[in-house]
Amino acid sequence: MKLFKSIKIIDSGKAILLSKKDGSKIRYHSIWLRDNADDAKTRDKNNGQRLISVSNVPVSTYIQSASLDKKGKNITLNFLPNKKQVKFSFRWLEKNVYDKRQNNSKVWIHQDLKTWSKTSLKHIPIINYKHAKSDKKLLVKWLKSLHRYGFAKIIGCEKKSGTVIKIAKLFGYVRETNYGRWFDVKSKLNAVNLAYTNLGLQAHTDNPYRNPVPTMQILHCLKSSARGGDSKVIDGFKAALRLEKENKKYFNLLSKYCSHFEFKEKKNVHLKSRFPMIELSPDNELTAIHFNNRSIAPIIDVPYNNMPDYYKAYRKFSRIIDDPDMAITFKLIPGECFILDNTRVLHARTTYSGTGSRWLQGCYADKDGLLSTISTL
Ligand code: NM2
Ligand code: OGA
Ligand code: ZN
Repeated sequence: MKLFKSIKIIDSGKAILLSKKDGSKIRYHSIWLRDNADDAKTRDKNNGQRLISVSNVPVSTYIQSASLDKKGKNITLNFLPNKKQVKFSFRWLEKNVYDKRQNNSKVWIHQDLKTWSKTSLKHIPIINYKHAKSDKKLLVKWLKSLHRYGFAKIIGCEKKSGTVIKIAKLFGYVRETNYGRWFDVKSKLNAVNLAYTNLGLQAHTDNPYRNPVPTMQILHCLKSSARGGDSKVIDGFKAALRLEKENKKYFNLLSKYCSHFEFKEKKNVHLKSRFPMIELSPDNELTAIHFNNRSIAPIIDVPYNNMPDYYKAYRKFSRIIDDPDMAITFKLIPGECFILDNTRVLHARTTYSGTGSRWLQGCYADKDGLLSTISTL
């Protein structure tokens, strides 16, 4: 491990400068260090939560003296005007380094994610339900892949109604909606949603008309003897990055202006939302895709002069999403299931018909549960 070689107080005590054995240097501000102190008066020993608020730290906080232990593993800081001694480990400081970030205007995605297309995803993350239940190591590896690619499969599940709930519990909590705790995806008369017909569905994210959107979706197959009804998944982040590369102006239109989404079910349900099709964080991280041709409401947030180009951008994005080179295609058989990051990976199905039947069950869940499970397992 590269450890610290020296510590220096800079900016009249408003920051410190640490030099590492490899010659690199990192800085930390006094106010930031004080706020992150880990002593019993700053953080509750039992639950680790912060006891102080930012206003408890004087504006004039500075570091009066700083020292490094012999091995270069820990630093000790003395703060004033409120006298306080705080220790930080090299390990903690390294993990929480911020003196390398740029004011980046470039679009980026989280380092744990890997984008894919038809040919670049060599192996679909897949696990047997029995192994997922019995082998924690295998489960966590698979869950990490689910997060990394936004998509994974489970095989060997029970062919029983309600199994999706058990699958959700492998990593998180079911999100109940107006569709129920779970729902049957089969062809019905007077379907309240086109998903409940035998029509093909363009690749989409589910429920963009709901804010917050469900961030995970699970679809479990109980019957698939009908002709057609193949599934398709597309990495929406890959599609967005492709749009950015091919036409930055279109990318900007879809990320700067909100679309509107809506879903109505007779008298019982009326959901409305407003999201950009391509959602970015304030520092340009690609955070979500909201795309569903069936539930786009009149788009009224785009200025008159930009609307023709907005539609061109929407068309172009839709074409990228429809490009067969983007999609992984498969047909679920009974006992198989797929799970999606619904903020990122779009799913589609082809039309189905014939004498056989098709029956999927689905449910929603959320990514916080997935990430927490990965982190704690
Ligand atoms: N279902 C399957 O978001 C959507 O409207 C897609 C959702 C009805 C819960 C279908
Ligand atoms: C859905 C959906 C796909 C399918 O229910 O949201 O997209 O294969 N279904 O039926
Ligand atoms: Zn869907």
